Amino acid sequence: MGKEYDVSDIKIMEGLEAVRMRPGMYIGSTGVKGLHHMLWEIVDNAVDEAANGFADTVKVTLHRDMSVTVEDNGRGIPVGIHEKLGVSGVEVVFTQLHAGGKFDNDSYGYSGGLHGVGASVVNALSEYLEVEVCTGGRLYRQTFRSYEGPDGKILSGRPMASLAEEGRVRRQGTKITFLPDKRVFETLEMNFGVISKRLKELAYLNKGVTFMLEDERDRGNKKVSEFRYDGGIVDFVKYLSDDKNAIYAEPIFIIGKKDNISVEIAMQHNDGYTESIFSYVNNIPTTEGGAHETGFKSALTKVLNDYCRKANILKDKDPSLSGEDFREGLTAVISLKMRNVQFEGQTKTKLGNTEARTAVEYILSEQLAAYLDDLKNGEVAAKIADKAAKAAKIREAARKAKTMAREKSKLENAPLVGKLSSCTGRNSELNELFIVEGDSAGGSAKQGRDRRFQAILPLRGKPLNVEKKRLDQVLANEEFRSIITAMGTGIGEDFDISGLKYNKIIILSDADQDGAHIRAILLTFFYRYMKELITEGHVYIGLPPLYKIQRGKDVKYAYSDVELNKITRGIKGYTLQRYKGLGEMNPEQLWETTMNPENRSLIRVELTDAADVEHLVTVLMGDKVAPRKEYISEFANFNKTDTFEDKVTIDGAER
Ligand code: TSJ
Repeated sequence: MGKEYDVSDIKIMEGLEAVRMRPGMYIGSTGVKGLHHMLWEIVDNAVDEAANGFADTVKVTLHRDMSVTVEDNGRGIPVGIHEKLGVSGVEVVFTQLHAGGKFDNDSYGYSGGLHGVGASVVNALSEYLEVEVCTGGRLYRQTFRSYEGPDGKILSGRPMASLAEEGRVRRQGTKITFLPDKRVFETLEMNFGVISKRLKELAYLNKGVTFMLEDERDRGNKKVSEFRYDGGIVDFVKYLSDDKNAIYAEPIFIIGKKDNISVEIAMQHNDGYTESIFSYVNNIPTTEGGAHETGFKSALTKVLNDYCRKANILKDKDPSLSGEDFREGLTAVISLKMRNVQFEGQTKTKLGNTEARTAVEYILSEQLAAYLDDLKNGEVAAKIADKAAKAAKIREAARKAKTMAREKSKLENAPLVGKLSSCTGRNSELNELFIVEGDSAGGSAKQGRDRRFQAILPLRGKPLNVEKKRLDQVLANEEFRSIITAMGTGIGEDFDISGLKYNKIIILSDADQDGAHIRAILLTFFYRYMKELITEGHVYIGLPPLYKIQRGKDVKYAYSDVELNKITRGIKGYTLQRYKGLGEMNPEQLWETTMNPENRSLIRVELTDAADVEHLVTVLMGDKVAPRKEYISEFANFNKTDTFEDKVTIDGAER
């Protein structure tokens, strides 16, 4: 099989085989995340071509045999013979480790991103990979394959032949089809929703480029999606705040380049209180922020304060407004394109390059000042300044309220903690806090628990919907005060995870609409005021059973309809009880089914996509009615909170 190779070729191939030995080192994992990583690696290359203005369409197709096609209508990967290596550019791209889809020359302004491990890695981990390049009026094709050699070892990503010219075409572009190797990956099932979401994000970040997705896997039910935003990140900001009340109609858009760093910013204020900044570098989300966000904030504060003074909104004797005041109700998207990106932080999603701060500061200062001075923007400028001035007043009032609340909670500490049934153990690594809907379920939980490590906090009625409230109002709410006190971490800016008294915070609510609403409110609260609790993996959702199936002394519980069918299939003469709420279970049953770490199932709440969660949190919890209705009808199971979570079963059986 394959063609003849000399010694230098064998060296190349050993590189690909090294990838197979340690796939995780190159693509993170061999699970479903790693599988998608393969796709992003290829998509990134097509997006680069589009971002540099050589292509306007990127299409992904998921095939029935689990292979995937990615195509663009760009210039085509170079087909000429590489001077040093003596093979075509195409073959270099797919066999040379680190050469990637990008070359070391300067044909690209920016080279790839975080993914950036190169197309050769995808080839090495694929059963086969086929390249079709249309360029200069000709079609070229080459196929690579991973197969078992004579000694039983797997030879990875070997070319079946050199690049072949196959005739004339009018179109141009690159088309890659690959089948991830089932000997490497735990699953070959890519997720339509995940891919669609990312392509949508890429469409916002790459104005005017059409992204298409076709899913042929379900016979007779082809799914497609297509995204193109001619407004780019301006459209992104509108989308992120489509359920909020903007205080001026059009987002402010700023674009510029300094020291070879391209900066685009879109921003808009709404009448709410939350600040939502989403930043990207080379299309990669920088969830932890970094230099560019720092630059954005400092320039915004400075320019707006200058404006307030010039416009006499701030008198000479007045102190400057704070950055937070100017960012209240602000939705912003910052997108940078630059070279030599350095990622830092816990999850490597924080931009480290200090020159990015300078570039953003410079571009924003200059252009925002010009925008504000432009007479036709006078109304917008006044609205921003006015909102910030109000925010400052409220913030001062809130500060006082907070001090008062602190004092008050010191005084009232006893009754607050009184609601909490704490555990006897003092090891916060082991301890669990159950936040339970309703006093009666709370009572059962108190009696049923293992008091050595399980604490119970019952909630009376529905907690305050935090999305519509400011911090001082949240602090005035007794339910939340008791949660905050129990947690031991403080809240908002004062949040300090080292004070956390429990390793697991478990939300236990009824399996009905009300329960789902309460759960959503609590998750929103954690997301807004204790985000680290979620990102550090401390927040869980408890799963109570839906049914009890009893036959004589034999009792079984079902947590879903599927499970119920499984259990009752073929058995006769059983009694079935459908639980309408946690309160219907006695303490022993609650312990057995929902609290005992041996039997229970928990869902860990994760932040998969901050932009999406942000949108969802405001859509579901915000005060505009129309978008919420739309969302509910679009996703019938909206209240299952599954956009907050990966379905991970932490302990107990897989369900
Ligand atoms: F990842 C990949 F390599 F497999 C891949 C590359 C996958 C896909 C879907 C597209 C691409 C790709 C690469 N599309 N377009 C390009 N362009 C180039 O590689 C290219 C073309 C021309 C020139 C030039 O300087 O003339 C330079 C480059 C890098």
